[in-house]
Amino acid sequence: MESTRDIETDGWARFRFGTMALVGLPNAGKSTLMNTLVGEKVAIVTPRPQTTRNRITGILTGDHFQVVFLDTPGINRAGGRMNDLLNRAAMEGLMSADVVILLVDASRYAGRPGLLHKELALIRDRIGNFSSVLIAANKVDRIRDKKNMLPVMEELAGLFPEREIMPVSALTGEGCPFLLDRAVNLLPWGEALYPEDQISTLPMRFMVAEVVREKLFMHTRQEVPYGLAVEIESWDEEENLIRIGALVYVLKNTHKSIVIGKKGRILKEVGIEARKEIESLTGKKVFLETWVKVRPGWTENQGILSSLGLG
Ligand SMILES: Nc1nc2c(ncn2[C@@H]2O[C@H](COP(=O)(O)OP(=O)(O)O)[C@@H](O)[C@H]2O)c(=O)[nH]1
Ligand SMILES: [Mg+2]
Repeated sequence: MESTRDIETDGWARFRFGTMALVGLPNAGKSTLMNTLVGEKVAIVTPRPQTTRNRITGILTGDHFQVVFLDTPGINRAGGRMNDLLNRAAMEGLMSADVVILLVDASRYAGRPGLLHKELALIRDRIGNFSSVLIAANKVDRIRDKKNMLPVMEELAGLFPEREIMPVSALTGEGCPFLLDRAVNLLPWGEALYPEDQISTLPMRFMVAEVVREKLFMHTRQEVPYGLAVEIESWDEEENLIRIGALVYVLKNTHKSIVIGKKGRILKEVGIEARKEIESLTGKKVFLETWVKVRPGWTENQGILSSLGLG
């Protein structure tokens, strides 16, 4: 993604470095925006809320800046230990960031701007103390009649009187270069911390587990996807080949048969789709094996949550 330089008076562009937290309700488009800005798929995206469980990072290096994006799980009000951890991860992402980008699904409020206040009051209070906040009114591509945008922008302006509000589409990229530009200008001066071709601070193993989880998410329905977890059990790297063993946790026996599918069809498809993406992520040929294991109550089990990097 291109961005204009900000040139100092002596003609030299100084370098900026910092972190930006992407926050917002589940499904607002945070992971999509991060992928669009980074230019690689570093975070998995599905049409379901609560796909993102951990703090995912993406790194973008420009000619005069480097930014580490923190893609946080959405802030939500449902109970349970897992949700507590998700909310905490979201808050921690916020606390440590230099810039906060609040994403709002503008298309959700196009016909009913009044709902905005109700749904965003909690987030507004949480980011109230931060100085560098930008608001991105996302999914404008879904709003055919642009005059429906106006009430949403007005409502947002009322909710966030001091903040800059920008219409964007994380999916098409519309408005994203401008948003990035404004956000980069809020970063502190500093030096790059990561090599310029690095796209995440997370280990490749983790990203691979996420790809497998995304494919499982896309092939399952109802409560099944929320009870899924993927752990990389083995990783053997040869010169041009990586052999990966992935373990899929499910909550119940019935979920296990759903995930495996008739004659193993679902798991096979998941494996094929995941392998293609992992090959493109790692740049190597991949041999991927998956197993499914029933672990009742893993979403409430501190040991398993920890081993998955949650809490
Ligand atoms: N039409 C449209 N869909 C979007 C846009 N941004 C995200 N989405 C979709 O919204 C859903 C949730 O996106 P995701 O990035 O996972 O949201 P998150 O929960 O905030 O991380 C996915 O189906 C995305 O493809 C956008 O700008 N336009
Ligand atoms: Mg997400």
